[in-house]
Amino acid sequence: MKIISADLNEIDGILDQYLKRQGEVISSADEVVEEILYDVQKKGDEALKAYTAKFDGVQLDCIQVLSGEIEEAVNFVEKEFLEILEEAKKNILDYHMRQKQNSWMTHKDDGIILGQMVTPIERVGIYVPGGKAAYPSSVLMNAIPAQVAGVPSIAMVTPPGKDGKIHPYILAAAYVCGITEIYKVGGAQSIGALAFGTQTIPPVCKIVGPGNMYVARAKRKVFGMVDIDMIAGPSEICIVADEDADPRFVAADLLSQGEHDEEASSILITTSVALGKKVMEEISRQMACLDRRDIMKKSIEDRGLIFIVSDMDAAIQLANKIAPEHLEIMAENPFLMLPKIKNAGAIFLGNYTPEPLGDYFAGPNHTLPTQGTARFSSPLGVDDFMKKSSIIYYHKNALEKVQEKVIYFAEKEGLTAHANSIKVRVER
Ligand code: HSO
Ligand code: ZN
Repeated sequence: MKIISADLNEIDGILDQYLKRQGEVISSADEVVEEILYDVQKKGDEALKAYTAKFDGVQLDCIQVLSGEIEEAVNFVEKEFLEILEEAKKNILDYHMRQKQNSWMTHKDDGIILGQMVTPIERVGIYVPGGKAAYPSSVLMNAIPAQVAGVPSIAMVTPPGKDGKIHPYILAAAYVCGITEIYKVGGAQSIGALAFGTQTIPPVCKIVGPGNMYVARAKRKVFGMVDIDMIAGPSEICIVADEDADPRFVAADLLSQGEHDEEASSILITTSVALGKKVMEEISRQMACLDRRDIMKKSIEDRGLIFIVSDMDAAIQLANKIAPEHLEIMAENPFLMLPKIKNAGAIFLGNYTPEPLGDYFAGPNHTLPTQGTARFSSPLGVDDFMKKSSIIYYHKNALEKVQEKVIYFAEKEGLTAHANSIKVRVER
């Protein structure tokens, strides 16, 4: 972990180097992904089964998860876990209900009505990764905003294990959300299936959910034919802390994101050199007894940074430049700093609001902009599952009032057929 004395005037040019954000490079996966998508488009289910045999090591007769399998998973899962999933669902639901936008209409001058109609996307596909990154929390975070938006048809895809089964915790989370259309297919092939449709899987209008490089590249390739959510990069946490912050808390939170991925980024910005040093000691101490220490060790060694700045204003300015996925503020009055924060996916205020609270339970979405994209994008939310249509109504008299101007405008563009569609209505 590097300690850097940050002079904001100098740091601008070298920040990218420190952050080691690579973005999505043109990848060697592209060729493979294109071939898979092409196969799925041509051969449908047959291609899905062949790729599942090849990549997941299981020959499936039936791609769709049967209701008995969901029941079996729900019976297997601990009762307490189901209850916690339910409570988390309630919090996530409450939060997202507040995001829902209504349609509106307004009467302008005489005989003119304008408006905007908000409608849910008709069918959405949720990708849920398998293996070690099989997070039931991500099922909730993707399904609930779609349901709040009113999406009538939701399909979930996730790769099966070698035994041909889906992870029971994933099925339990789907059950809690009431998602019953689930397919045992992952990777680029599942993205192709959702985009093009197969004999078993009807096509969707939008694909959401995190995935590995193959899934991400496949999502990029089908974008345009269907919509996609963001392409999430490795997890990031940035903590702004003053000299009174507890080094144990700071270290624990930096490690919490470090465990996601060897390429995760954990950054502390502080005014206190003493805190920086204590946090480094704490990191080594805490890491030693955590399961995923090998992953954290690598991410913290390669990408862990401690910036020492002159004051808390400078700390926020630097955080704004980083535009992190998660920003924690551990300072005396964090609410006073809020108006100065410009770029962050989610903001965690105070000493008792650790980031994992947001990952699982508090209510806001945990699918957040990474890689500095918080400069221009937002957390996944209800809006991502809705679209808008403009509404325009003119009474005959209202049209007659403006006809000359519109005809003039159309003729200036050289579009006489446009002008004509007005003329035929006003000419006697
Ligand atoms: N922190 C992750 C989401 C997650 N954490 C899921 C635990 N489970 C997003 O950056
Ligand atoms: Zn997390």
